[in-house]
Amino acid sequence: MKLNKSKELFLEAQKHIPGGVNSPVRAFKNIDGNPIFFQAAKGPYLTDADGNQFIDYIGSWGPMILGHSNPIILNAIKSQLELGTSYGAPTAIETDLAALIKSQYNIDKLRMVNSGTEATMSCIRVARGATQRDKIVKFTGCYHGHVDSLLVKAGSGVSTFGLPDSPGIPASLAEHTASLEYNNIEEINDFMQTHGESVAAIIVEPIAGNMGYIPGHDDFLLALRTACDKYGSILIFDEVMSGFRVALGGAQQLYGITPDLTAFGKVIGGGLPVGAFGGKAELMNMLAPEGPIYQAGTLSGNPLAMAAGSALLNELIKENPYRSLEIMANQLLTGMAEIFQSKSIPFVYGASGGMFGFFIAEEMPANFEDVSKTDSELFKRVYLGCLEEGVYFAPSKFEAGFISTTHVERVIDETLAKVSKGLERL
Ligand code: HOZ
Repeated sequence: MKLNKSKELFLEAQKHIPGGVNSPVRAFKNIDGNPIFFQAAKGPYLTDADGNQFIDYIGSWGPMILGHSNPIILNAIKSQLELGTSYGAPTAIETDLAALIKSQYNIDKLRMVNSGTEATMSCIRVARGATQRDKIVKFTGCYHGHVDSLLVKAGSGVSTFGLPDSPGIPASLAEHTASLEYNNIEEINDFMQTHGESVAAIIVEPIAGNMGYIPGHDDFLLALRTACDKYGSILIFDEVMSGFRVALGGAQQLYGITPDLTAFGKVIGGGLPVGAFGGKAELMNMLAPEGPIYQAGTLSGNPLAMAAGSALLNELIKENPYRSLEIMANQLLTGMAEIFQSKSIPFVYGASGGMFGFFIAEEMPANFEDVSKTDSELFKRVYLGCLEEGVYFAPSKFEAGFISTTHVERVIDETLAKVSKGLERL
């Protein structure tokens, strides 16, 4: 496959943008590849600057549940476009999107922001403000955006590039964050027994998607709820990727656990930059102007983003496509397992609704440590083989995969044929 234009564009980008990318996971540095520069997308396909076509299993890291350039979402954006792009003032459509989210979640009030990072950052502030405590508990390998307090032993690009503790975060701030092992009940219970009274919040990705795809164990997530109830700490579910992705009601619906606060992100924006956070009224009412905790944003609730998000959520609520998404994800993954097996390459996988993951491993990892031990070199070779054939998986073993309703049987078969050819290259 020729990537001449992408290579040229990358060289040019590096002159103007650090590392040539606006978010590190796009850089392909860890897999010794050249990032692909795209120019168009439709359904399950991406077209790059050289005209190559790829079957996309990233889906903009979650939002493209109905595939790229879905006409319902495009039309909603076009209609709003005619009416203006930003007013910096309230609109009815913000309330519409909030009500749509609330219809599926046990949430009293929500506030719109512009990204998942802003959502988790704001949840932390509310939790600290409400409890008058500083300490935050997170789990190693979970990534909650690039918030200072949460960029401690984080997953996603941070682990992909081996930067567990980023410079620029004051030690005096990081010392308030404890990072414990994911899915380890004993560790969280021991920690809370000693420090529970000073813990403002426990934040977790109930289905982790930033150390590959690792679902939280039922009893682990229940232990978090119990510990928060016992010590008066706030339980925050980061559903930036899992919200409206694994089920209409997100991971909290699948596990039957209600957090105190939930962070949403890109998925609820249908491809435009959006985030939101919400939860119990007694917590959310502490936000200004109702209460003293300050949080704000000129573009928060931006009408274009609200239009796109509402169009997507309305469609998802109407169609409830999660069972069929999971069936198609499993069809892809069982097919891949057979191909990998024929090459004597270990392969394990899992899927919830439209979110999935696979590892080159004998057993499904349960935490960051397990993922770290999997073969990065083999992942790289497998990845580049598949990419060369036109399959665009996430370029790191520390990332999850996403499937859309446009990944129909024909597209899955096409993918499997390409994966098979990609593995021949090994
Ligand atoms: N962290 C997300 C993926 N795990 C979003 C991708 C990004 O950081 O650019």
